[in-house]
Amino acid sequence: MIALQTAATAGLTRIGLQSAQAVEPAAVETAPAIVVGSGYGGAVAALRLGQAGITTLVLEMGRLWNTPGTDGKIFCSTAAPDKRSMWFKTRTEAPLASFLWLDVVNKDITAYPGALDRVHYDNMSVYVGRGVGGGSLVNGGMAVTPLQSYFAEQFPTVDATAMYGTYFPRARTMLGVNTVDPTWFESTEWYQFTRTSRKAATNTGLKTTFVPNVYDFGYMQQEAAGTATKSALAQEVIYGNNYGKKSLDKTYLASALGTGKVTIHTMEKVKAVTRASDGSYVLTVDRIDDTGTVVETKQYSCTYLFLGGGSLGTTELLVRARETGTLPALNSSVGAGWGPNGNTMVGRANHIWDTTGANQSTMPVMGIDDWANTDNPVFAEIAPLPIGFETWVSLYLAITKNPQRASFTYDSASGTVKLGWTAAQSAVSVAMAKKLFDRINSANATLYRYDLFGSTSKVFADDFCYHPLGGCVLGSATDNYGRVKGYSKLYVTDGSLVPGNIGVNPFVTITALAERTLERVLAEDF
Ligand code: FAE
Repeated sequence: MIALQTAATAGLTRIGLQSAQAVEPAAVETAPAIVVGSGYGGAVAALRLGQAGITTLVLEMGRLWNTPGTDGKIFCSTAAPDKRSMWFKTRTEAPLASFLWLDVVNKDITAYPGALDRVHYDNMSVYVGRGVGGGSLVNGGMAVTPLQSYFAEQFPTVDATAMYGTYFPRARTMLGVNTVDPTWFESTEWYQFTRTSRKAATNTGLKTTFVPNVYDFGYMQQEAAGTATKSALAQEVIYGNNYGKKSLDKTYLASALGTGKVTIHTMEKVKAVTRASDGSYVLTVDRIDDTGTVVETKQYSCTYLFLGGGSLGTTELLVRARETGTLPALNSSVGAGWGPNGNTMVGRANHIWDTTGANQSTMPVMGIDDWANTDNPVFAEIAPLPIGFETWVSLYLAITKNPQRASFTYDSASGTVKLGWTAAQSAVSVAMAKKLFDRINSANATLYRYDLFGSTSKVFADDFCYHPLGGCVLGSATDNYGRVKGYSKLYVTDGSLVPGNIGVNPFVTITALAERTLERVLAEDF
């Protein structure tokens, strides 16, 4: 266990807690408020509760990433993954499984509580971040605000004017969103891959758009100039960035600890939630060590419980609570409305003269925006393939408007949940992505790459996603502000509120919705 004392003290060196106080609150077993998880939804809850003067305990199953390994680095790169890369795996499970059909991407590693997890369900596996900061530790930093019209379509009961006037701007400011300097972008070798993809899109008559990011582009320019230690320009991303990225441990969570009211316990996984007769919530929590062994099972109690375990974590906890009878009044919408944000990954082979560059920044800065095409709405992020040599590959993460949704069900034999997503549901995303990329290939006389996703002929990676959304959808499993139906003082603040699809990369939306929830709940429920 790393209690706040350790976390914040260590954080003073690593995460520069500008506003941290010297005196830390005592560790608590009973807290007025507990937050499960320290990703976007959890971090917003922790900060706003702390600022309101409410003593708050955050329980996070992953590590605090603040201790350098023998190489002097906290995180490992995608080029040289080691035990720090993945959550208790003995071999890495990178999204790109092969290159030229060769099994050269993944490496054997020692099982360890690494930063990136790949959670396997029958027809879909889901990438999630583990550690203080959740997904912010491992993601591509793309900080995209959805189209207001699509947000309104997905959240008809939410006041979109307030979201776009107040909560989205608040989230962007807090997250440290910035944009690449367009002049530098046009000239640097590090974004040649993006310019080549843009050219192919433009030849097809498609619109491209710059997307903001939470990676500090000023820092990236220094990396390129050789005056700062490289991170995004050194193949660091899905296993963590050592520099440059404003992950939540540097923003919301640093400020939350700085209130002096927030404690973070790491390596503690919440297993079960029940309600005591006095109305307080009682959590059963496994504390694990670096081998994954449960070294202690603890109980915590609180008056207010905020669930920020992410779409998978929160939904699993609540489905289990309903099905095992510990929170029997949860409604049937708990576990429903899940989708992978239409995620499909695909690679194209460029002509020999359309190079993508050996040097590629790991932070995407542009997308092909064909969302307005009502026949086939797709937003495709232009993704890097930072492997250090010329590949002529243009890689994309397509976000398609796939209307398919799935539910989680409780499996009493294993005590876990199953996800009912089917291969046919993924095929809907693939068909949409294919329509768009067939157009691009046809306009450019180019082909797909068949060698990147493990099997001999797989063009579209339809069996994994980066953007799990839903499971406790706003307005169905909860009220219009994330209050769980059937239970007072129980809240969902994370990606499980988003109904399966938001059309762009989701963390700005998750953060903004959490800001809206916390503002309302603090005003009305405390
Ligand atoms: P999340 O950030 O997943 O945090 C949940 C936290 O709760 C984690 O730290 C868990 O370890 C912890 N947890 C879960 N269950 C428990 C439990 N029972 N007990 C204790 N702790 C628990 O949730 N999104 C973008 O917008 N832009 C991008 O560029 C982007 N790129 C991505 C790239 C990758 C490789 C991945 C994996 C994701 C990417 N995403 C991106 C998605 C984004 O990171 C994700 O939507 C958010 O992190 C979800 O935020 P939540 O607060 O829902």
